[in-house]
Amino acid sequence: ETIERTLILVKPDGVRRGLSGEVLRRVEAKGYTLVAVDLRDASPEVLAAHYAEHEGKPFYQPLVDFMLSGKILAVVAEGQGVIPGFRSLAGATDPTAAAPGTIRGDLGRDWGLKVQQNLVHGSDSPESAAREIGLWFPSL
Ligand code: DAT
Ligand code: MG
Repeated sequence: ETIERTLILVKPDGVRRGLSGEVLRRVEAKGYTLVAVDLRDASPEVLAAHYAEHEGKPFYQPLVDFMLSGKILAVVAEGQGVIPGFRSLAGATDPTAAAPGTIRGDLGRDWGLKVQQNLVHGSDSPESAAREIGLWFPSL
């Protein structure tokens, strides 16, 4: 049994739509523990590092611009298997494809047609989680 930590972001669409609490509710209801929660404006520097793996892809600049369009709720959550566990809670990247019961499947989009407006980010591996937590919460 290994306790791990993951980085969760409620993206600007989620904060704008008042879904921050709903995301936190699902994380806590699953049994994970909140370690840090902070509502903030992301900086271009942090976003460039956060999404470095996607640099050069056609959706990169729209994604970064979208992430700069409003407040983000940055969260670190802890628990056994929380890294894959939160990815399961979030659902598939494209809200249209995300299964009902998941955050993106249930809530994933209002009327936009953009894949980047998919409510949440969750780290995809232990290496990503360590890197992303260091980026968003350097004091942790
Ligand atoms: P995930 O957020 O599920 O880990 P990802 O890391 O592949 O997905 O991509 C990061 C974000 O970029 C994703 O949340 C939304 C956006 N994105 C990914 N693929 C996209 C695409 N084909 N068109 C537009 N945006 C995309
Ligand atoms: Mg990803």
